[in-house]
Amino acid sequence: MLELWTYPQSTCSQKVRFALAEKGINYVSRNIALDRGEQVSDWYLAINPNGVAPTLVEDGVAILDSSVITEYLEDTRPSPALRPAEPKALAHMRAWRAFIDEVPTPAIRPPSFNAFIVQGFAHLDDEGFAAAAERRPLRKHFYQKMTQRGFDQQAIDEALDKLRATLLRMEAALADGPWVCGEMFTLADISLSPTIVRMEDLSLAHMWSDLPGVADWYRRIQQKTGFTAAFAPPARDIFHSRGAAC
Ligand SMILES: N[C@@H](CCC(=O)N[C@@H](CS)C(=O)NCC(=O)O)C(=O)O
Repeated sequence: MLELWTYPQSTCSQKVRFALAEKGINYVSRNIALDRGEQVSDWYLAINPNGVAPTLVEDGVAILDSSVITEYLEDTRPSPALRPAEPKALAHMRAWRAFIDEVPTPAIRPPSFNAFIVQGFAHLDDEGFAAAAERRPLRKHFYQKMTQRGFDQQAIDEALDKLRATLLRMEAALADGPWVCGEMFTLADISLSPTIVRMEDLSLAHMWSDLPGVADWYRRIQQKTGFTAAFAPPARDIFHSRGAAC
């Protein structure tokens, strides 16, 4: 049996739901209530010691990390393919994915947390917030930096700079499109989609108004079957995500 622990507004979960739908894979969806802190409950930490969503479980074995999960799906269910077979093309796609994991994926968090998430911690006193941060295996320092007041302007400016650099890199790559790795729609496109959708939800779409290649890519990716599966409401119900993680 294939099970996915997922949360509607989680960008990392959206990536996996997109890939599962594109590949036509059936799975049992299990909600991990990030808005109620279930990700750091003892029972979930026993499944995923990183205390984050998503987690894929196949035959009782947990597969962690959205990028690893999508590669695992390619390894185990190669058709239809979402990555090239030729080694140099594959390396190129994986370099894109490494960049996405390193730059835009973390960069989308500070503006998302400030807009939708930090309010969910407003009821905690300093001690309560410190304890909430302490409990997060991967995100302790991130939460400590955020505080209950949200990220400061310098952190937001840095995030926006990284997001703009990503858009410029996409625009250059899309000159040889229609997808970021050329002719083939790949996991690199899927991995970029949650960041671009979230930017739109954060009213940041003006950041690609001078980049026709990105605008065109965004129009086209929304036609994909997996897009609807990943981002249908409540996945884009941003107000619902108050108090949740991104
Ligand atoms: N590298 C991990 C990161 C997963 C991650 O950060 N998930 C977020 C939701 S998108 C989460 O569960 N955060 C929990 C928290 O902030 O406590 C992956 O790609 O799966």
